[in-house]
Amino acid sequence: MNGKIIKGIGGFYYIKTEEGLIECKARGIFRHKDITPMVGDNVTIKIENGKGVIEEIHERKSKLSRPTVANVSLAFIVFAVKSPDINFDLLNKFLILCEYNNIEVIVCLNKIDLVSEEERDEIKKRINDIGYEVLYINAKEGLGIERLEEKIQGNITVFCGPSGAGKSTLINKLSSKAHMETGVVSEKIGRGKHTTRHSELIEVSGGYIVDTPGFSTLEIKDLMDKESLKYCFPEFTEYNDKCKYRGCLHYKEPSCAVKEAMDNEEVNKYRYNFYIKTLEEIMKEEKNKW
Ligand SMILES: Nc1nc2c(ncn2[C@@H]2O[C@H](COP(=O)(O)OP(=O)(O)OP(=O)(O)O)[C@@H](O)[C@H]2O)c(=O)[nH]1
Ligand SMILES: [Mg+2]
Ligand SMILES: [Zn+2]
Repeated sequence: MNGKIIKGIGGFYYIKTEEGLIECKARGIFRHKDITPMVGDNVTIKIENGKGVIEEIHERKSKLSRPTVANVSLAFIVFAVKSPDINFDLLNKFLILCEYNNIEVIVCLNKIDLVSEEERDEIKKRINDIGYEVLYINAKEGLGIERLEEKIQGNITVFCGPSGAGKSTLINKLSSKAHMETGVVSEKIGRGKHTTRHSELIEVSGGYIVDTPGFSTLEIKDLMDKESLKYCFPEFTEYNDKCKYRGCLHYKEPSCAVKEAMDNEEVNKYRYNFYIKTLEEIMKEEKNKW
């Protein structure tokens, strides 16, 4: 029987199958091979002596580590247009992370009730220009979320964005089951902040969402080598092969098509500079390793 792991707690996995939710253990062989089943994995299971066993883990299309979920295919990157102000460097990091993991992106500009139309249009244009879909939402009132519900269908969706952007508020609106803690500080738990230890997939609108908002900060340099970075900038795609030098990093090489495109204002200067800044961080990190 086939199914999908939607939750894992203390060595038990909960598999959503056509016949409902089945509790399983993983076969010992996985441990020997150092493979751990992940939430999001598509698996083949078997019932042995009345107990469920994961027999096989199907090939993963992607593997995120914060939150630890396999086969994520869509990300809602949530930023408030105001309070907190949008941090474009952080937004760019999320975009790179998603490109690297082959995850489709929708940028959700939240709290649009707090700014004028001109202000929000200006922010939207900046992100649209790179080629990403941008939606205006008001998570508190549930405005603008129909498109998100439509996109969730058939995907495993993660939410990312900085603290206070409204991720939990949005997740709660999309799913009556999630009941995420909202607000900056949770007094009830006393730990200062709501932390969910085990991510879980929640069925919403014909797809799954990951109940834990992932990373709110991240380091690209820990993630990839310098050759991979340029492929995480979709607006470079049409130029990547047109540079004089094969394997051009669009850095200090002469006759670089990306740099020319930037000079002609076909590639956004800020994005190019962010690319260089990140590239230098990766190169420094690689040097340290040797
Ligand atoms: N004005 C306004 N406030 C909002 C909106 N959406 C969320 N908020 C408020 O913003 C605050 C933060 O929202 P959360 O959903 O807790 O933010 P979060 O992204 O989950 O933050 P962390 O869990 O810290 O990462 C809360 O006080 C929400 O009520 C909105 O559309 N407009
Ligand atoms: Mg939250
Ligand atoms: Zn180049």
